[in-house]
Amino acid sequence: MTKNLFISFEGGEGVGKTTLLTGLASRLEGRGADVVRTREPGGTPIAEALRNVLLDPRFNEEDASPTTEALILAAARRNHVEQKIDPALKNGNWVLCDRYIDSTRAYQGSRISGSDLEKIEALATGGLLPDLTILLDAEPSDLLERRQQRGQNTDRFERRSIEYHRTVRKRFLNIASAEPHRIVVLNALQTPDELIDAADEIITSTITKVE
Ligand code: Z5A
Repeated sequence: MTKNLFISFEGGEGVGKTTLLTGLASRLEGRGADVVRTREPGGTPIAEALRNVLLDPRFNEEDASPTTEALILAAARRNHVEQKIDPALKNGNWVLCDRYIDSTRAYQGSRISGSDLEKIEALATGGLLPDLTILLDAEPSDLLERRQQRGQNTDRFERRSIEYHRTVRKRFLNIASAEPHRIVVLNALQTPDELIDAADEIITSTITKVE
């Protein structure tokens, strides 16, 4: 295995990002790749502490404006890029990251101006974009049905309306159609093994493109 890639995994809540990332990392490791598995918000001690602030149920929307929220996410991302992602890539590791900039674009992007979002993103990433982003996509009602069929907990998913999940899905799909060279959309309703196979094929063609 030659070229190491930075790959991010995106999509709505509970769509299967972590499962795909884990399966793919094991497959790559089986071929001798050194893989760093990480997530956002998080990935470093400071960024994990900021994640706890962002997800703390004691705080609600009145406690932080959308811009404040985007800036906390950006601080976490900058620290993650500086301390973990960039050094790993320079060291020849693969980096597989559960969520990255497209989550900010999809979730915070509807509530702050495009120019603020661009400035915040530039500072957070220092210009570092993934070589490949895999967007897992499914109609939210199908996703809910899948969870119910598998006897999985649906509370967190159902805390927000299907309309909310549809809006997030639409934003992710719009982001993907604006950057087809970086973002590949996969049907999330495939089995985990089918998804790993599909992602593996995409990685092979991405390596050809970047080498
Ligand atoms: N957020 C933000 O607003 N802005 C940002 O910039 C960033 C994040 C970076 C936390 O994210 C919140 O942060 C999130 C966006 C916001 N909030 N919302 N809404 P998170 O990534 O920590 O949380 P999450 O999106 O809900 O991820 P998750 O719960 O870890 O879900 P997942 O990783 O997509 O799914 P999973 O854990 O792999 O799978 C969920 C279940 O489905 C599990 O039981 C699996 O066994 C099952 N599964 C997975 N794949 C399959 C397939 N293919 N078939 C059948 N069953 C499957």
